[in-house]
Amino acid sequence: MQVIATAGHVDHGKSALVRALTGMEPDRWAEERRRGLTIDLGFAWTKLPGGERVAFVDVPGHERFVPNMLAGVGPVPAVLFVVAADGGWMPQSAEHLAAIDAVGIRHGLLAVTRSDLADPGPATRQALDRISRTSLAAVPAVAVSAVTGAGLPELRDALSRLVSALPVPDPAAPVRLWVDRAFSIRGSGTVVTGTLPAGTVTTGQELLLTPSLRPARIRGLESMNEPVASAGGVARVAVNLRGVPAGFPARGMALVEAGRWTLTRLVDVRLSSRDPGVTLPPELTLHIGSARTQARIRLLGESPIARLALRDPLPLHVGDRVLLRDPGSAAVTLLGATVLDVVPPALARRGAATAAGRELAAWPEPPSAADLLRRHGFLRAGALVAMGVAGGHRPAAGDWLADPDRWASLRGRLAEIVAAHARRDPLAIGMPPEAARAALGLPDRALVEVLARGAQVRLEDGYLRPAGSAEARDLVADDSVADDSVADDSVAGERAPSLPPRTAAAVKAVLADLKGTPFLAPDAGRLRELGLDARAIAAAARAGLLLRVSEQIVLAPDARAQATRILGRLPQPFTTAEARQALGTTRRVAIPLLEYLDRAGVTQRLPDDRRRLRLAPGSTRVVSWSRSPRRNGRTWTSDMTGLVAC
Ligand SMILES: Nc1nc2c(ncn2[C@@H]2O[C@H](COP(=O)(O)OP(=O)(O)OP(=O)(O)O)[C@@H](O)[C@H]2O)c(=O)[nH]1
Ligand SMILES: [Mg+2]
Repeated sequence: MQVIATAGHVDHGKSALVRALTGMEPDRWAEERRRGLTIDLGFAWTKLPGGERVAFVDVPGHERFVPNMLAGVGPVPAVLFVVAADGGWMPQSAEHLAAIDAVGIRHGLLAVTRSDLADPGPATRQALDRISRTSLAAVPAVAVSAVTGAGLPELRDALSRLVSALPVPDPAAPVRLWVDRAFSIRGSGTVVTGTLPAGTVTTGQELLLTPSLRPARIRGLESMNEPVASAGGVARVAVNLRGVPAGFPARGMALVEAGRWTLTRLVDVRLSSRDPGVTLPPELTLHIGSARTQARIRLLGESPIARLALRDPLPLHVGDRVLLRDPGSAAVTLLGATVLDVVPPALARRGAATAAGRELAAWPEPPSAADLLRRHGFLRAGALVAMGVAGGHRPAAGDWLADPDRWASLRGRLAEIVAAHARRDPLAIGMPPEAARAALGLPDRALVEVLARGAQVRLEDGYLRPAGSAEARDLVADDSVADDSVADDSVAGERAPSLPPRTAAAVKAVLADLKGTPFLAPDAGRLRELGLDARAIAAAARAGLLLRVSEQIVLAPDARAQATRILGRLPQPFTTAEARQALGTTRRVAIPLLEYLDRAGVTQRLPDDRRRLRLAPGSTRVVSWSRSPRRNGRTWTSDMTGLVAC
């Protein structure tokens, strides 16, 4: 089935023609029939010679009822344009055609009516000329008389050809049924009717009624007065709704599928065919489907791009065509616009509007998911579906889709801010992902976690640290082995310049304590006195300034290498007492130190509680390499020695 709307000036014979074609009365109201004037939309249908079924939405031609006309034309794919042979081209001929062009309807037919009253030639030529300059372009023309019936068979054939050539919409497309009539039937309840442009509605299906998003279940369906179990667009449908009180629905509301539309009050659009000479009023009436609302318009720079703030929220897709009209102007301003973004970002910065205008002006029509992702950086997959542009993108994390360029640059930024955080607050275990999320302006913490994997950042124990930080600590420890001169002052002074002064001083004091007796670790009292609590010790250890052997035992960073050397000189295996003696320390330190060395794989504990070095000095190959780490603006070069098992 297809649905065709009439169009044309008042009294040019639209309703008479629909009546002649269908045998049905499109003027539903007694007042319309009494006055011989269509006021509101009328509906009639018939079967064409080729067997196609077609419904007509008959619109009023009078200038006062243009909003009703627009509600009828809004959702249809094709028009039957009517011009009277004896009337010729008239103001509402022009206005209706401008509306059709603004909405972007591309299929139609010209009927030159009342051809029994005048030669249809001049009106036909005039109308075809005007029509050819619009979205309808070249259309077939038929001269008819609703009174004599002349030309009606030709018109039916032409309609047949038009209908069979119309595109078949996707039956799986998202449902948006604009309500053009609502009434209640005793015993059945609330009924709404509309032109379903695409998708399928089925009995039992639950839809949402916009703008309230009130759930409404389809209790029964009719198409052309016949009960049906389901109907696919294009179709005229009458929907009996459960859960909606009589008197609630009204023209301009829409039945939509949940999650497949964006209900929005703010849109960015591209204005089409804008005459630069015409100054737009600050407020226009926006029409789409059967809906209309007020729209405040803000032009974004010099471009044809505008931001519209709507009085009422509408269910929209990117790519929707809307019509803007200024009923107050002398020569009624009427223009079309394509929706480019249904959740446009705020324009807070200076120059943001101009920049947005420039960006959107370069977008294709309709825009793709990639265009929207580029603008927003991140969008949930569901949001893209609701924008009507989903397709083909793999989520970066969870259901978040990311613009590839933004993602790549954020990797670098994450590494930077994590490194800066570590420099600023070396006592912190790392940067909380939430802080990184906020700093990068990301919408979800899950994105930080995935981003960290590709960046020079480690996520450990729930905190972010620079990826090089472990090596940096090793470097400090090994440097001090290689070059004793950097072990004290320069360690605390140069290598952790941003360690809080109190902590740096405490670390220095500990290192001084350990100078002659490297394995006599400061006891709990001394640590307390120096203000070295667990957090400060952890930070100093992370910075490589102290070696944390256990919770309570800290030594100089080179203690491990020194212990390895000393224990290597003992006869293997050795007892704890022998180790304690050789290291010149007490059991308080020796036992945790040996356990630490066990864990580190330096020593091996035997069943008899004695130990031996896993890597006896003779069986160890020493590998040397050098690095030039850049720290604090100074370049360091140091030879480091590491033990690598062969
Ligand atoms: N002689 C003659 N009269 C016609 C023909 N078509 C319509 N009329 C007459 O023209 C007048 C207007 O016809 P309508 O069909 O009501 O016109 P309309 O375009 O629907 O008008 P609105 O809906 O008010 O815009 C009526 O009196 C019709 O009887 C025709 O082909 N020949
Ligand atoms: Mg009429």
